[in-house]
Amino acid sequence: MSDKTPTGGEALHRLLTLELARVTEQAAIAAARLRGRGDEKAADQAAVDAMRSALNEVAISGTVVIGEGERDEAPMLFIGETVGKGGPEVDIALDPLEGTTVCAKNLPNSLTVLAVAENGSLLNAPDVYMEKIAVGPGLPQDVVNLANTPEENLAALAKAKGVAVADLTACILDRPRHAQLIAAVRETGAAIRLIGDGDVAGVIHTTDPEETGIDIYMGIGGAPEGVLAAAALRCTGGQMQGRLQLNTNEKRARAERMGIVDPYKIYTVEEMAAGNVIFAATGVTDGNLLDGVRFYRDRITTHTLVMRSHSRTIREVRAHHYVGSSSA
Ligand code: VTB
Repeated sequence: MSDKTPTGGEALHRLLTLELARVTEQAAIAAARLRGRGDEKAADQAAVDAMRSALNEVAISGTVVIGEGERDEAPMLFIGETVGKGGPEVDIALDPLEGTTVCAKNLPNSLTVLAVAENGSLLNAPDVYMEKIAVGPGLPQDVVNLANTPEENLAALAKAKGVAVADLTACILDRPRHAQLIAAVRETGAAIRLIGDGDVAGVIHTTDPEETGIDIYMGIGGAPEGVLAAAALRCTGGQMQGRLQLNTNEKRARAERMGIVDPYKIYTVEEMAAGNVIFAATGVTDGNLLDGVRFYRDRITTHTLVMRSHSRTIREVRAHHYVGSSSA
């Protein structure tokens, strides 16, 4: 047996790759039927239902660690829910519809997202905000750092890339809380791509700046989305840091109950997603990296990214689902 022969969990993970793509495909098709209708809740619910029933067909014993919310606020895919029809014990992080508002408006970059990881290897993040910074692969370690100012980070990134700061584009969520950050970035001369929603896609976009035009992701989004983005970066390379925004006693207590001792800790990618990870995402609406679902007379097409951290294999799956076939 060569050293490269996958063993135990690794081999199982490999077999799961296509299974997980099927799950995000099903959720994307369900959400896409409701895109552009102005009804975020309906699109989200359709994605949740489809993802849950597809997940329950997969041969895993999965525990949702990043999901739709706490058990009392989310009836399905809540944190702690077990999914799958039995098999290896794995942790699951999911967002059945990342970018509900952009989906409801049929704007770019809404995705269905799923990450499966070895038991106990994903940060159990509370549903609070997280400050994030991310850049793509091939740059010096710690070229950017949340402890530095936006000006310092952009200057360091430009230097490492051998370009002027004005040649950089930062992706930032369009929120009032980012007024200062946006002003500071504009002051440096860098361009900003403001997004309405969907910072998992925003972070992933930094991994392929030539394709997406995005060099750096900055700002405050959801902590669960931060863990999902970290799982993706484990497979693509690239750097990210996250710092939970635990600005009330209640949030600090909640985080403590989830095992977080230092409320100010800056997490690296590996600290948010350790161990072997498989990450899958299917486009719901058209985006920079993934096309959205298309409906035709006799078939539906989907575009999925499915990646494995162990081998760093990145697959793009374009699937044609014939309408009328028993499993799309
Ligand atoms: C982001 C974004 C999500 O939440 O994490 C954002 O990626 C942060 O929260 O798509 P606010 O909307 O409160 O700013 C989402 O928009 C999902 O709600």
